[in-house]
Amino acid sequence: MSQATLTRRGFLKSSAAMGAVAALGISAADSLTAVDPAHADEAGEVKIIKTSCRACIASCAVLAHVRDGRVVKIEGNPESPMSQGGVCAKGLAGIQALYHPNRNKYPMRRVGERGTNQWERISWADALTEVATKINEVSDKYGSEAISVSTGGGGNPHFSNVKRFGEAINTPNVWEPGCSQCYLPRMGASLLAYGAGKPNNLSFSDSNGWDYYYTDSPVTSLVLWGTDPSNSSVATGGRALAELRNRPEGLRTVVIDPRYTLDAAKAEVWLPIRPGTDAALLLTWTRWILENEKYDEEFCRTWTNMPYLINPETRLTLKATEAGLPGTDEDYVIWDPASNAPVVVTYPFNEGVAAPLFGTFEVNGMQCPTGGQLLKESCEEWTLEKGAEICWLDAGQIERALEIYTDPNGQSGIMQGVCIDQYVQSQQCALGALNLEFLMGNVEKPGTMLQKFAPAPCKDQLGNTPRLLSKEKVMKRCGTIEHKGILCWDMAHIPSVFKAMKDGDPYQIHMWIERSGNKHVVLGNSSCLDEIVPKLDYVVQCFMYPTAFSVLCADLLLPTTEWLETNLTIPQLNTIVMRQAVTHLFETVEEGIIWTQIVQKCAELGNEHCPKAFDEAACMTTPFYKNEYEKQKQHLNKLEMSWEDACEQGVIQWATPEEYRTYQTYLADDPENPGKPKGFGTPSKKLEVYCESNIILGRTGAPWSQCAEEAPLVLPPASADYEPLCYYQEPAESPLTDTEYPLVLTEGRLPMYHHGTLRNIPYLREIYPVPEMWIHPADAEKYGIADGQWVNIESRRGKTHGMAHVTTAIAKGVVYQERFWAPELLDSDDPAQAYKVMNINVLTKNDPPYNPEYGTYTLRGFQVKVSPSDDEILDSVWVRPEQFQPWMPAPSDATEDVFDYGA
Ligand SMILES: Nc1nc2c(c(=O)[nH]1)N[C@H]1C(S)=C(S)[C@@H](COP(=O)(O)OP(=O)(O)OC[C@H]3O[C@@H](n4cnc5c(=O)[nH]c(N)nc54)[C@H](O)[C@@H]3O)O[C@H]1N2
Ligand SMILES: Nc1nc2c(c(=O)[nH]1)N[C@H]1C(S)=C(S)[C@@H](COP(=O)(O)OP(=O)(O)OC[C@H]3O[C@@H](n4cnc5c(=O)[nH]c(N)nc54)[C@H](O)[C@@H]3O)O[C@H]1N2
Ligand code: SF4
Ligand SMILES: [Mo]
Repeated sequence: MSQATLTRRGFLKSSAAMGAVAALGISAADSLTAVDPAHADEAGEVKIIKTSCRACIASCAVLAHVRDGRVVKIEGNPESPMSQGGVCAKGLAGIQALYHPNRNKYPMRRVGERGTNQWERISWADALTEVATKINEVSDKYGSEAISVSTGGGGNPHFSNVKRFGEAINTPNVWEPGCSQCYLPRMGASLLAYGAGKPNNLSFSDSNGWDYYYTDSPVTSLVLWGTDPSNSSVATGGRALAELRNRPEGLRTVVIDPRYTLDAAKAEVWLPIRPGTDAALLLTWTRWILENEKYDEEFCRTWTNMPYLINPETRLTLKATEAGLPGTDEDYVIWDPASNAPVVVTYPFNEGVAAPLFGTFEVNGMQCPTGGQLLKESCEEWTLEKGAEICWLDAGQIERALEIYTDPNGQSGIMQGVCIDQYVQSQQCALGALNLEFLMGNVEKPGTMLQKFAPAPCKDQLGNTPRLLSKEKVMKRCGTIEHKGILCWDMAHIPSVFKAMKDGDPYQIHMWIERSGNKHVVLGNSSCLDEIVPKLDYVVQCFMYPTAFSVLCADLLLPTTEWLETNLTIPQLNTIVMRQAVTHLFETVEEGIIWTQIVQKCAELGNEHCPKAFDEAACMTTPFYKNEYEKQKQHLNKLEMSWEDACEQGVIQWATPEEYRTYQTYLADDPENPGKPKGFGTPSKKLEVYCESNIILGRTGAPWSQCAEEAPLVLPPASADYEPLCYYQEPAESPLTDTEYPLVLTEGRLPMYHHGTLRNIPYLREIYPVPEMWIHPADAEKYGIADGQWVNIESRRGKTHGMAHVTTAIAKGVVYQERFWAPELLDSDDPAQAYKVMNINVLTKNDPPYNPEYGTYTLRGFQVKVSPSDDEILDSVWVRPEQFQPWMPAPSDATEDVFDYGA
């Protein structure tokens, strides 16, 4: 179905369908059309309140128009440096989300069986007592690790609060569905290879690539490697890219994406890569750059560890002591061709020594290759032809792309999207792409992706994790020993948590507190919840409206605030963007307050599990949210500004763009080592092309393992070394060998939805009512599928549906569909269909193999088969505009906040 088939006129003409809908049992509240004239009669003045949107991760500054306490209009705030007045459909949908008739309005306790959708309203006092009592009981009986806490990823600003809550109740089993599958692999690789201390990484759709938000950036070309900012960061990254292209000098782009996306349509070269094979293409690029000597030799010699010798026995950089040279076991060694002998590195570099980047040299009886030599060997087999064959590409097109990226007369950069975080090679792809940038010297120059611009004088998240869990608890975190990369965010490994829930291995998890949306829509192989949840004694969900997870899994629902009801400070380039509560409805509560209140209640009821140090830091007995909120104000006070003044201003410039854009910070004088440059935040202060930090991570947990008793905490090694260089591994389910499930499935963002959210917003569902399944005409013909027809999509894990979009905009052999669900089926006889009927996450794969470092499972690049569908259930899915009428905004007056925020 084309997005254009349903029109606004179609929607407005059809407001008479309400009777039919009420019969389905869905609340048919008054519509806007009925309410607005009345409001208009007594219309008060319109007040414009400056705030920022949270319908996706971009936090665009917006202006909320409020009349008689009711939000009547949202528009972009031009003062925002990233969105510059832009706002997207999701942001505009904020009004329909806020006034949705089916919001979670009050705490609700389940009364029927799970899945029967029967609830009773209870007071907040009772709800908090119930949760806290359960936490204390489960902790006393089974140990506090038997409680699992999850949140929504997708840039959740309360991420740290949730971790802190976990620490307060003393459980290490906190997790979210992004993390190993989103951002952490790219960020982790960057922290290891580029260095700690808030450098940015290659993830543009997560608001990195700071230089590109300024049209005077000297960038001339960009590689969009599996990212589609025009869909995934509509008002920010997508807008910025459009403006870069629009400059007189333009912008050349290469897009590496199995789909012909909005950004591919503007590209000079489109490489429709086979999903899951990015590491092969990265190795092909690396080999071509080395072979054609396109790399920046001087930069590689002075600022990367390519010339450093590697000890073949330890696999780590050779140290002076191992080389039999004077020096310590912290001194690195290079080869001096003039004296034909190894020499100890004198930081930053040995004047006059042209240390070779490649080669293997005998030192102290060992054959020691350089880091560069090992890089070269890692990509030796990856000729253009081999890359083209494995990735289903054309060798000539790959070379054209490389010529753009390496053009000596331009400045390029790589933006790497979330797709590489969503299969087993997550860390490998991130390291591979960083290495391309390091080789080209694309580091902290004007116009490069990698930058370390001046940090904002405010924190970007409420609350920090004190990291006060005991060693015993850290060791009990599910999956932590094998996948040490997730220590970076103190998170547990989802499949390992689920194994504990389902099989009691290594111990039984009994309770689950979940704060986000519809876990069935965002987790790999989410039907596994059907088997898991019956094993749990008690499940709490905090969210804004009911989802499949609420109906099928939850025992208690806690109503949370919509973004128009919340407060936050958000650093954005050279500004701080404010979010302030514009109104407040029903008994909804900001999640930070909920976490605090539960912890306090636990303490009141005699919880004896709070880590001692946490308790001593008074984190348990004082509302930490309030404290953090106060601290935020302090940060603002540094700017000599009150919270109220800051809100009034909305977007606060704390530096001019010139002061903010600090290039080449590694060359700045190191205050701790005067006269020497600061270098990068790695142990060697050099960029780790040969990423030995990754090996050390797998063997010990450093630099991320920590506990109350020990920092660093040395953990037992993973079952195999993590590899220091990118390598290619064919996906576990591969079209090269799979005859039963012949097509590769992948996903990518839709501009009108954020993850599992907003499928209950009438205007958005009108634009895009059901998920399109993109399929190439050749494949459509082969499997008998016509455009606009419902299709069965099946994998080894299950079956779902999509609506065929037959198009040459997708590579042959590949199908595409984004996550979806049908809130309209929650009240039906089979509410599980709400998540099953058209959700590709019943097909995705959460069993091994996993990425070694982060335990990433496979969301993209696995095998499916397709066939035409006439399944009856599809008739119950809403597709016509008038069907969404019952979800139109309901009238409601603003209410008092339930708790004192201390604001
Ligand atoms: N098959 C497949 N699966 C995927 C992906 C994919 O591409 N394909 N993408 C993965 C990725 S990248 C991610 S990040 C995850 C997302 O997975 P989740 O984060 O679990 O997704 P949601 O909960 O639907 O979306 C984020 C939530 O943030 C809520 N929200 C808004 N403001 C706040 C707030 O202040 N606090 C909190 N706690 N929540 C808030 C929104 O309402 C929403 O529920 O899904 C992953 N799953
Ligand atoms: N509208 C909207 N915006 C969002 C979100 C949302 O849910 N909705 N989520 C936010 C979050 S949490 C994230 S992580 C970002 C993600 O934003 P992006 O990084 O831009 O990610 P996607 O659009 O999911 O995927 C990018 C592209 O990868 C392509 N692709 C699929 N498989 C492969 C593959 O194997 N290799 C390559 N090279 N490409 C592949 C897809 O076709 C897609 O066009 O978006 C954020 N913005
Ligand atoms: S891109 Fe859209 S949804 Fe995301 S913050 Fe901006 S306006 Fe809101
Ligand atoms: Mo994400």
